[in-house]
Amino acid sequence: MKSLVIGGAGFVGGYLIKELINFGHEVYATCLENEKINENCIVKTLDITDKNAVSALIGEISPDCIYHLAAQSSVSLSWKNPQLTAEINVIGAINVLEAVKDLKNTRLIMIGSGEEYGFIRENSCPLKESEPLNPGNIYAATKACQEMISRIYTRAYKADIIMVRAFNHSGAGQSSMFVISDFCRQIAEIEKNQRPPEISVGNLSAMRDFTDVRDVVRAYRLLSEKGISGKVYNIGRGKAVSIQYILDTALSFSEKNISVIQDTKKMRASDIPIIEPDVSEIYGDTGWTAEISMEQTIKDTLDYWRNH
Ligand code: A2R
Repeated sequence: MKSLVIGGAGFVGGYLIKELINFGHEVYATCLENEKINENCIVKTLDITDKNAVSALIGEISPDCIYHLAAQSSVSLSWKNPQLTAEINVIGAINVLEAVKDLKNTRLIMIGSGEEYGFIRENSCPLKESEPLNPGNIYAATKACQEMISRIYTRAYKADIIMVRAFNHSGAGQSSMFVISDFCRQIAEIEKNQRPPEISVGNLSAMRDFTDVRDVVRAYRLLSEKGISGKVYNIGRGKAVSIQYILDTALSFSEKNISVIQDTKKMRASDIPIIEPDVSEIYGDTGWTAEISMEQTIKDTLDYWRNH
């Protein structure tokens, strides 16, 4: 099985490449000129906004499956630079779709986000894939757009595409812009006496669904093998927990006496109380379900920051 990971230098990319190599795939992966991929695969340089380069590379490799991870994935940067976000997440995705539309033997796994649901209706959790999308930020809107255009390619060209809405995922190596990594980094810095014994937090009552990145990439591989062409799949644990629970768990792994400080800058005006996906579609079609506990993910992320 020949697999191509587009956007292989990001947080998820390294884990996905490892997963595919472990399952005997011949793996190609792309990164930008200034990035590096440390895994044992064939690395190609690719900017997905370069239409001709995208089609030349996909034509040259002729992969059985493409995992499209490349994105401008920061919500805050999407507010500051919506043009760039749309250029990468929408035009870049169209460049990939154009390159695969006539390939009969290539499956494309198009990675979107649970953020696409946005401002959800009251009592709509767990969110089914049929729930209307109502994105609340530019990043989410571009991902919803990527998905809508992908769906058009499945209908118009019968292209073999699977669309994914991945909910929060975490693990060692994730940027500390994300909550689990943020808490773990602060605790590790306190343990190393690099900051006072105070952890700064935002809204602790919000409930969100978190999955270990190793489980997420296993879901992507299983979708390449068993997913149904043209379908959209939620990927998540299917069980939201409060941010308070994450904080308490992370703190319980430390010997230090740490006080909790609410930071108003970390509070969002319109925090939705609970966001939780229904994951029965992916379970029904592939048998996938999250296996790694939240506690393990938090522990591994804390150990990562202790060693970095
Ligand atoms: O922004 P950078 O320099 O970190 O590079 C990111 C890369 N990327 C691009 N690749 C090719 N052509 C471009 N024009 C371009 N712009 C950005 O895609 C980064 O190396 C990779 C995406 O990785 P992360 O930002 O770490 O996202 P993560 O957590 O691996 O998520 C994978 C996918 C994304 O589509 C998310 O939107 C979705 O899962 O949730």
